[in-house]
Amino acid sequence: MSKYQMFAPALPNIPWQEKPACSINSPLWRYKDNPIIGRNPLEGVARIFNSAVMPYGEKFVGVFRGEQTNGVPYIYLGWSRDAIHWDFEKDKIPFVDEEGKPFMPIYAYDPRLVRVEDTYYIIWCQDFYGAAIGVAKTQDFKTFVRVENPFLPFNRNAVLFPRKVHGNFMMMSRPSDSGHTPFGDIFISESPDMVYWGRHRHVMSRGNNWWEGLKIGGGAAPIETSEGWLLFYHGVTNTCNGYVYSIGGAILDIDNPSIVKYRCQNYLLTPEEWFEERGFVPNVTFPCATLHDPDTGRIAVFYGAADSYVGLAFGNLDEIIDYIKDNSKVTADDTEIGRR
Ligand code: BMA
Repeated sequence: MSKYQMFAPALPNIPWQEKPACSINSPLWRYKDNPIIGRNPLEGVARIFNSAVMPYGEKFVGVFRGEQTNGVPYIYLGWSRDAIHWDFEKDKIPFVDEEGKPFMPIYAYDPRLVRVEDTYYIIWCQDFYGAAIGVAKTQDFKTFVRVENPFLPFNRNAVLFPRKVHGNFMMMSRPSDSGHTPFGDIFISESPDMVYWGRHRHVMSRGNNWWEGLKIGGGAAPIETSEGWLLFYHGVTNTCNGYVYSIGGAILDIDNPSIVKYRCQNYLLTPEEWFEERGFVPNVTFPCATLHDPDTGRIAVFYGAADSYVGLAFGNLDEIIDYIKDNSKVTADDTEIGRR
């Protein structure tokens, strides 16, 4: 009998591997055949990382950050039977605007994929006179309609909630600068229609713990649980050899997600394996999606590794929530409603 509940559709075909006996210091453990996506996965694409997946019918679908051989990132669609072995469509996602005309961002990276009601939303970072958030919607993964940019530049790491709260769409984001932002907190905004966004609130500050002392950013779409919204996010520290990106865990209030109920002072995953420590940008673990099954409490976390690969990690809901609660340290910035 599980201690906590997840509220999401059942996913009996979730990818899974049991916890190895040697797993200590975190409720997450890595898939033993990581990375699941290696270099040069597709003609014209050198690396795939920071990507998001979802169940779709009997299969899985994903939106993948593909770094083209000209160095420019774009989003590619992929399909899989087991969420581990992926086939990619060779062409970039062909977005159209609301009039049906082709829309091609100058660049597009770090996509998230979230279903709200009967629509799938892709949220990514694109140029809007600087880095900003792009959004598109689809119902069939054939037609992708790009909608208005939700926020002003500069902004990254937008994560949509999988259901409306008090009748409104909820989206977290991380306002930033135009470069490799050396600062940043997570904020949340709401919208009745995915076009007009407001009631902005502060969710979490950087700086609580050393591993996330420089900046933080939303990661996977939050999972609805009996304890609140379970959020996997990224936290960054600065070292004499550059930034290190780790995966953190927090639980947000179910009705007022700008309130952080629990925030784990320890990272849940940090670069340790060769494919996380070595690559185009070393020392990066960057979560963008989870698959999760309420019947078994299983959670699979998909994360980008070293801006070069995709890794997969597993955990159990009960253990993850207990670990976050047992190691929780929240500040006034976390627990306040976040309006000033
Ligand atoms: C961030 C984003 C991510 C990337 C990370 C590490 O600023 O651009 O896409 O994984 O840097 O390079």
